[in-house]
Amino acid sequence: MELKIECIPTGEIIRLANQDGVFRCSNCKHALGSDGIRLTMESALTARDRVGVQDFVLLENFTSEAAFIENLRKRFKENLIYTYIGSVLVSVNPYKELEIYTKPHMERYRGVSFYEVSPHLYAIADNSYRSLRTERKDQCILISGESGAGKTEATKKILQYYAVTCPVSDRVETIKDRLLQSNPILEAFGNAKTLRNDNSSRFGKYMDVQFDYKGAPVGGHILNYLLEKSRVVHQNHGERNFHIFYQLLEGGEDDLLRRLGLDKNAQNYQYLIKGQCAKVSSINDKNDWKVVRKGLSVISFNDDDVESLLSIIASVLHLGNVQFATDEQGNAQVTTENQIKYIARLLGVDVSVLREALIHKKIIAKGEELNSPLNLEQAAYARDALAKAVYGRTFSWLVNKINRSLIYKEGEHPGWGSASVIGLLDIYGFEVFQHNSFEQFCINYCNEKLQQLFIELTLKSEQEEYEAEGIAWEPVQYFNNKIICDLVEEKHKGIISVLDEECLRPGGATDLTFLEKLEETVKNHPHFITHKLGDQKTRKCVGRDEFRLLHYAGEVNYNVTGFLDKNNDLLFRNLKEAMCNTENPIINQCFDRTELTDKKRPETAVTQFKNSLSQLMEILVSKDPSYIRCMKPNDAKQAGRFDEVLIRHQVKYLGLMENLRVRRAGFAYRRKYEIFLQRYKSLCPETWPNWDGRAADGVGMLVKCLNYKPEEFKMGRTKIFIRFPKTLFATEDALEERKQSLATSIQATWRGFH
Ligand code: AOV
Ligand code: MG
Repeated sequence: MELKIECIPTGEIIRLANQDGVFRCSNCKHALGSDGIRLTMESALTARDRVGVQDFVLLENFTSEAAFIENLRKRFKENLIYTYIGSVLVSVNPYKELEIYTKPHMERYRGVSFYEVSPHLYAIADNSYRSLRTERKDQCILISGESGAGKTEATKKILQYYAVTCPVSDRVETIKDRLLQSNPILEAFGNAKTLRNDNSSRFGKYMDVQFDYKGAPVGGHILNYLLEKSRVVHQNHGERNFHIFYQLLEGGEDDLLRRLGLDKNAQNYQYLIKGQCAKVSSINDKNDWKVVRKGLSVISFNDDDVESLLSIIASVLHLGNVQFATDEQGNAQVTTENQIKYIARLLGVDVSVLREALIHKKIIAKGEELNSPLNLEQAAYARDALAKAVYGRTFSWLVNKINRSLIYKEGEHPGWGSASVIGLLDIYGFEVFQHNSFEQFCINYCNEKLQQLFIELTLKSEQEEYEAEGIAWEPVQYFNNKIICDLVEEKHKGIISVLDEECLRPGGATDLTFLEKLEETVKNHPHFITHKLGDQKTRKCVGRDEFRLLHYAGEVNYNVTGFLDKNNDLLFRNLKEAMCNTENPIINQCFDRTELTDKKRPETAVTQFKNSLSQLMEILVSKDPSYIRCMKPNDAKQAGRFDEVLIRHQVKYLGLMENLRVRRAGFAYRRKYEIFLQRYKSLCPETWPNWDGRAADGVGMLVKCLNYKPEEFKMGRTKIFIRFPKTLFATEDALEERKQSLATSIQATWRGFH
């Protein structure tokens, strides 16, 4: 026997089950007494006090940051990691497995209105899904937060939710599997251990999940953004290369490793030892390898494909071990012939072509080809550039391959029509290290853009709702980070323009001249500081080869060393030629001959990134967005630790207080007339048990009964807007009293069953 009753502290409709003779609220775990159901007012209030409010708009003291953080802390202690600000979900990484992602949990959120259940990723996922179904409008879920805050985990859980709860058919089963399996594969090749996160995404990912008219997932498409290729050849102390390298060495069968010329010891590979931490306690490379291998077969990799792919991974490891010495003329010569042989075989190129290409640079002058020898430093540069290019292009190839396996063919099944989509955005989060370079600059710029979108859309949609409902509203002041986006990307004046100009300038351009140009162009921008520019105190904290940006999320010093090289992303011509003549089918698709004849200079890395981000923004604004704001509770990746200083910082820069104020500026609480009436109709004799007229009129009657003062609420076109939480609390309390009397009668009924 099971009864449903509302749990006052969290406002959920809960099930009460008789467990060992004790009735417990499945939500706040409060024991309700063995002799029946008695949710007393006192216990309800104590529970509310203990677990905080599930929507920040209900906070009495909503302007107080301390109250906001206290609410987060209370909930975090109770393992309630999700809280709303209106329809925005705030999440705090628990750093431990919680039993809240099970199938029964998924079922609880399916088709249920947002506010009837406690805050959860699933509520957001389900809400987007329902909007997609009912309004036929494409949706997107934007997940943001700093590195390690839980974005990737959230994305995966949402995908699982769709996989479990959406309708199925045979074809859908395959697609669902492929959608799910794409994750471990892309994580293996695109994620790595950093100081901030043991499984840090080193590329940006936007994934469209396509649904047919029945609401079944029928296809998908992934866009990837700027992979951090430099990690292939170098890792900072305490960090690793991409997971796949370690997975292959740990998990690869002896036979396979022999064919690839590899041994199991990561210490033997130069590209794996820079960070001095090949082993990470939280990572099981051997198991992950199995998952990846299975995943590859699900996305229709045959044995040959797998062999070609792993040959490339192995060739990168061998490349790292290629060494050079100088001859009498000071020219570089390869000293590790064995490695070259392996690489040539694995990449399917001629040994001598490869060897020569690594130590020469082909220049075409006046129509004539000149092969000029490289010195030691240049040869090492060419080797690393090849490793990065091969790995980076293979990654993009992999994304394409996955996309091909997810293609939704319109018209393949009659009557399907065109698919509607839910887009999931999971990018690399804002990050600050001791040493920040070009990669952090790009990653943090990307986060600025996303924050900008959040600001524009949350404010805009709020404003639009008031307008649509015919309600006057007062705008709220907030920090608009557009000024920082402009500083980075503005034409001719922004950092990207200056960087590109220096990259194109013939002769004499260096990282330091870039910095000088930057100082000249940007001058006294309030968010830009160098050791020469900015106020006395801050200036001192910026090195001579650095510039500091005051990002929305914090201050970051960027060291300019390597900016020009990384932005140029140059691969010498003869290495390109060698790769164009490959017999490895994947490399073959990665290097196109037109690159050799194309006179046009390829776009710089940062400009490509800027353009792809601007396309991404266009995609996102064309859809209905939902937001998940992830936070990190401590820097030690530890469960149960709530570092208040760190949390306060994130609350500040994520603009959560402003978000809340905007949400509250007019009205803390709003509900469709039908829903409001359904919930509170028992409080008014005119509307109880049923109201036959228009819902709006019923609500009008109800609020009269409840003695709402005119300043406390407004009636919109389809919704009632309530200004203060206390009005709502009073109504909730009245409902509770009413339930008390109801409970007494339920109790009597219950006894009747025994
Ligand atoms: P990120 O995606 O936001 O960082 P992740 O999603 O990779 O962060 O989360 C980091 C780690 O935190 C995970 O590997 C888990 O151990 C843990 N974690 C996150 N969310 C949960 C959860 N809901 N339940 C349990 N553990 C969780 V980055 O990609 O670095 O920006 O670039
Ligand atoms: Mg991530």
